[in-house]
Order: sequence, then structure tokens, then C-alpha cells
Amino acid sequence: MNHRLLGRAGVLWGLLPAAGLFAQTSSADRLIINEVFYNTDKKSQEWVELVNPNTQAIDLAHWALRDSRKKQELSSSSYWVPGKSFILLSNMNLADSLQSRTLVVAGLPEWNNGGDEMVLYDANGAVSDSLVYSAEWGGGRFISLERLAWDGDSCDPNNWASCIDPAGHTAGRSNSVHAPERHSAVTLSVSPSPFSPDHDGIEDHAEIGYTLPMARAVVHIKIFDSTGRQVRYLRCNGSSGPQGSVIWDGADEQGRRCPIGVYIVYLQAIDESAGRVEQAKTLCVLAEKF
Ligand SMILES: [Ca+2]
Ligand SMILES: [Ca+2]
Repeated sequence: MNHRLLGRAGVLWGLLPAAGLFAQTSSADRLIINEVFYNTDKKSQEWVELVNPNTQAIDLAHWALRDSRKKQELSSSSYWVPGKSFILLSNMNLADSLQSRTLVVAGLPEWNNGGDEMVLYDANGAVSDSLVYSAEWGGGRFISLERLAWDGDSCDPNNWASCIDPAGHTAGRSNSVHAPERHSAVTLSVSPSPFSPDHDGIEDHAEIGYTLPMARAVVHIKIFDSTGRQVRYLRCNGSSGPQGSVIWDGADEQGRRCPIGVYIVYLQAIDESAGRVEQAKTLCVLAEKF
């Protein structure tokens, strides 16, 4: 069967990083914002955890961090962050209570509980990492907001979640929720693709099948168009075993048939008991016969 758009998937897929939705940035020579403890009673209890994912140490001299209102230099003299290690930034010395390495920065911005902007600059003024979080991304009163994947997009809400450690945070150590491998162990497939939801009884639905590397998980499946706009929340909070499938009828959230084009199928599987989150994405082509 012939379909329009057949063969164009690769072209459109190449355009997707420009949309920014799943853009991934190289982590070489930079520090990454890894955890934010923003919802506390006092500014002095807040902190930000940075991670140095590289093997070589990085000097924080003249690095800076800003929120939506002010930019604050972190250190006027050398302060080395060893390779593969964490550092907390705080207004107060939290070493006694958290037992982790802390750089005390008087004048560090206060992080708003509802959401805030956070931009980390290196000594040359280049942006090392940045995000604009909201309370909906995760975190809560004395519960931190944790990053899942170091090489994931800082601005992707799906790359952040509430800490599930009993302490409410993982200051100075690996996060309680994380995507451990660069390549997900999830398999995700769409069949048939292209499909043509024109109700002629032939290839009207796409079956999205998956296998998970966990016995039980809560699964979210979303459909995005090629500009990164979410068109359908196909499965929300669904309890799943190690494999499953869902049907997409080609309709958006309002039941309208989506335009022909290339769509992104995004799956997130969360195993809270193991503190494990896996993600995967694949393409699906919605076409029409001719
Ligand atoms: Ca706060
Ligand atoms: Ca941590």
C-alpha cells in the first residue's frame, strides 16, 4: 500500500532537535544542575546540587548562578569540583546536617516554590546549564526535585521528578530517580507505520507495543507532533507488567483526526519500588492512501 509521507520520516526526524523537545546537549566540559531543594520554610535551607559528569576537575572561580531576578558569582577564587562528583550550593553551611560538600554562596538567589528560572554560567559567561522549573515538575515541601538523566534535556519536564528517598533528598549522592543508561532498555514499536485512520477498515489504527526491563511499572504514553506539541495523552498512570500495547486511532485529545505527518510516541515507565525510571521514543507516521 502506498502512502503519502512514506520515506519522509527521516527528513522530519532530522528536524526534531531544532524543536527543542528532546534536544540533548553534550555534557563535556560543563557542570549540570542535578537536584534542587527549593520548597522549604527558609531560604537558608535551600540548596542546588551540581554534578561534574566529566573525569577532570572543574574550577568554579567566576562561575555564576541566577534566577529570574539576580545573578550571583559563586566564587571569586579557585574552588575545584573533582571529576564525577557532586557539589551543593547554598546560602548556609549545611555540611553538618547533610554531610556533603557544600560551597556557601552568600547572596545566592532564593528559589521560588511555585517555579523559577535557574541559569548556570561558566567563568567565560557561557551557559553551562539552564532550566525553568515549575512545581508541577516535581518536588514539594522538603522534597527535592531530581534530574533523571544527565544527558537528557534540562528543560524537558519528563527529565525531572520528585525525590523518592525517605530523606526527601539525595544531597551529594546519586539521585533516587534516575535513568541509569544512556540507551534505554525499553523497546517501543509502532505497527503499522504509516497507518491511515480514514475508517476504511484497512490500517486504521496504530498499535504501540512495548517491553520494559521491570516486572511492574506505571506507564505514561504521549503523542507529540513534529513541532513538539503534545496532541494526545494516550495512556496516563497506567499500571503495567513487563510488556503491553495500546492503540492510537489517529485522533487528538478532542477526538479530531490529526493531520497527516510524522508523530513522536513517547513512553515513560516508572518503578517506584526500585526508584527506576525508563524512557523511550519512536516515530509514527500518520498518512493517507492515494
Ligand atoms: Ca523556596
Ligand atoms: Ca542527588
